[in-house]
Amino acid sequence: AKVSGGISNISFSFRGNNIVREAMHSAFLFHAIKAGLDMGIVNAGQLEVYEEIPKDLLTLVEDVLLNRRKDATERLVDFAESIKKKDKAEAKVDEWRNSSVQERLKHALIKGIVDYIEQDTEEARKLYAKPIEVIEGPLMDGMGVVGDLFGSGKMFLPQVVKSARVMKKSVAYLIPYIEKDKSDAKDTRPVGKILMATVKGDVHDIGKNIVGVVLGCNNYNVVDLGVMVSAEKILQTAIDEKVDVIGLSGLITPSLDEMVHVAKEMERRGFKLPLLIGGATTSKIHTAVKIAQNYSGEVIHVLDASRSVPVVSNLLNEDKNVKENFAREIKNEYEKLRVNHLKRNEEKNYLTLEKARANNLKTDWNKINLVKPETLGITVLQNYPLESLRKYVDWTPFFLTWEIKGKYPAVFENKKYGTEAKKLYDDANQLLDKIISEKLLQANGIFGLFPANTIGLDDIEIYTDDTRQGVRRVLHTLRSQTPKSDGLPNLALADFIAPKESGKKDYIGAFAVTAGIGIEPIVEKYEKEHDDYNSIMVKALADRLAEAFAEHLHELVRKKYWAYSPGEEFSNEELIKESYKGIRPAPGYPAQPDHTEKRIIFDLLDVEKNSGIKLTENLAMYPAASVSGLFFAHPQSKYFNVGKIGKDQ
Ligand code: B12
Repeated sequence: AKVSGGISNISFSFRGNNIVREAMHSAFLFHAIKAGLDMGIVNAGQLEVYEEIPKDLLTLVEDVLLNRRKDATERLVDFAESIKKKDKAEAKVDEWRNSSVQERLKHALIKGIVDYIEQDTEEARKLYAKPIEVIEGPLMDGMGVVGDLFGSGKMFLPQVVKSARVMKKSVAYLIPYIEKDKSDAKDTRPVGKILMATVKGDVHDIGKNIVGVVLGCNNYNVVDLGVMVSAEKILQTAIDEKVDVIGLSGLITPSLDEMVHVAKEMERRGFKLPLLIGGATTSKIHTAVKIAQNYSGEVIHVLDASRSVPVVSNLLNEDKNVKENFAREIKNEYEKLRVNHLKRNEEKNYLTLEKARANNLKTDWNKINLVKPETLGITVLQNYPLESLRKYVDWTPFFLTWEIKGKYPAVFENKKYGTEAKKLYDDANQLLDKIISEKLLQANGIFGLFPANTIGLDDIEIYTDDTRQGVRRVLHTLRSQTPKSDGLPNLALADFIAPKESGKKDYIGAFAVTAGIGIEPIVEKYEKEHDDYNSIMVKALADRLAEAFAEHLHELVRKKYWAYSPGEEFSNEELIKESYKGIRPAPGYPAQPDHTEKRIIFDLLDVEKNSGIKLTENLAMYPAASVSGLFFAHPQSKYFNVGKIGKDQ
């Protein structure tokens, strides 16, 4: 008979502790194969080399596997506890330190270890004739491996950003020496110069920065103009810096118009450079239909950081044929997209606004208990304790930011991403501990609960007080005009508020929160230290805290300030699944795509004065880690997609 089995079962109780698990698998295999095992089922990517298991750990592991001591289990458990928090790299610290300096630099790059980088760079500098050779030799070799591993999906974004941090620190150390020797400077030959900018009126830069790091790792020279950059500045810098490609980033829909404007300006001024388009709100279809039409040069939508390198390397390929074929393929693809888009639009029948309105949500207002808020008017929550927001954090989008796709906490068990997700989560929590204990970020919030009624079906009047004589502001909502089946209504948010003519006293809430006050000096410090990993991390955490604040505030409103669900008890998972009654749509989200409504919320609550959040000319909020929106209590209120609307609306 043949012997086979799943090896990882033996270490199941050490889940999360990969150092111990890998050592157990490796030692077990080593002995079991000698004893006649024919086939072991094991994750080969997560297997320590038997020879490289630290001797103290090996003894403890083999004591257990071979049942050599009575207290073997306790001793291994104690040891496992003591190293739980330590990185595997740390455990193996001594061994890799014994290799050549070239190998050490490569190892540090691949593993993202910064601890010895200056010391090793100095050693290498002395070894090579010119400091530039350190970059072109071991550093580029190491980054080459990183690029290949990332390209083939064997390394993940957080690891690459950590590798880039090592590279940047090493290069920063070498730069003064390179500058001393002018002849070296001539030798630095980046493969292309890319200008990156978040367009005017938009403040988001996590995605752009990630792309910058990935391009930098692949030896492109990135000129990063930061956020809120005007078309004029982008184009002038492109000329002054003689860049090869322009890359634009944007998170919210008004940025799309700004991108169209940049493309038009490029055409008007006779530019020939390729234009890359990226960011959460952008899409291939929008790029093809709205942007590419306005510029005769190449315009390409890039979905994410991993795709940025092949796109740029094709665009700047030395082989003219490769370049031209690539450009032609894109042009053809976009042309097809445009034709199909046009066809689809012609085929699709949208309802007239009148018909859509006639099919609004019908509510029997006599059957609905409209609760008057406990606290009417505006409430300011300045310097809100960060600690109390922590438990409301939804971690799933945090992993998405780092291109790790999976739901928290199941992502830790994911075969592909699990180990990296856990490391990332631990790093994030360490930084979060610091942010909270040292009060590095400030969270400010403001909300208001007001008497309100719907007028003329789609607009909501907000009154100065409950006598409903004076109107404070009017909100405008958009109604879906997509034909519905099965008696489903054509919704607008206004459907969730009682109409004036019903004579019922209804209410609405508005809010704005931020967790990004004070973020600039932290980011600056990390950037000065060439630490993109932590600079991206702190922004991603501020975003999470802002969302958590919105979630927490919504709960406070439901239970305490409006108190229409005073007895509600939900876990964070249930809150994330929106199991509660009521919604908090935000301008820009599918149920209310019109960003200009933010101006009304900002006016209504005097947001700038009360919370320090500013609204840019293109309706982004600064600090970036900010959310604003409305509260509805209607029992049937839900999120929906307005979708495409007709000209009549
Ligand atoms: C996390 C998140 C936030 C965070 C902030 C995110 C941030 N700092 O970037 C918070 C919670 C603060 C937030 C707030 C808001 N958000 Co939001 N948010 C998201 C979410 C869930 C994920 C975005 C994200 O971080 N992705 C991960 C990063 C790394 O990806 P990325 O930015 O897209 O970048 C990658 C690529 O796009 C590409 N790329 C990016 N730039 C460039 C540039 C070039 C040149 C190239 C080549 C490539 C490239 O490479 C990057 C790396 O792979 C998206 C939905 C979604 N699934 O995308 C909504 C989303 C972006 N948000 C949206 C909205 C509306 C808002 C708010 C306006 C809501 C509100 N009223 O409060 C606010 C605006 C905040 C402000 N300051 O103005 C909308 C935007 C669409 C729209 N209609 O405008 C989205 C799409 C949600 C939706 N489906 O409606 N949001």
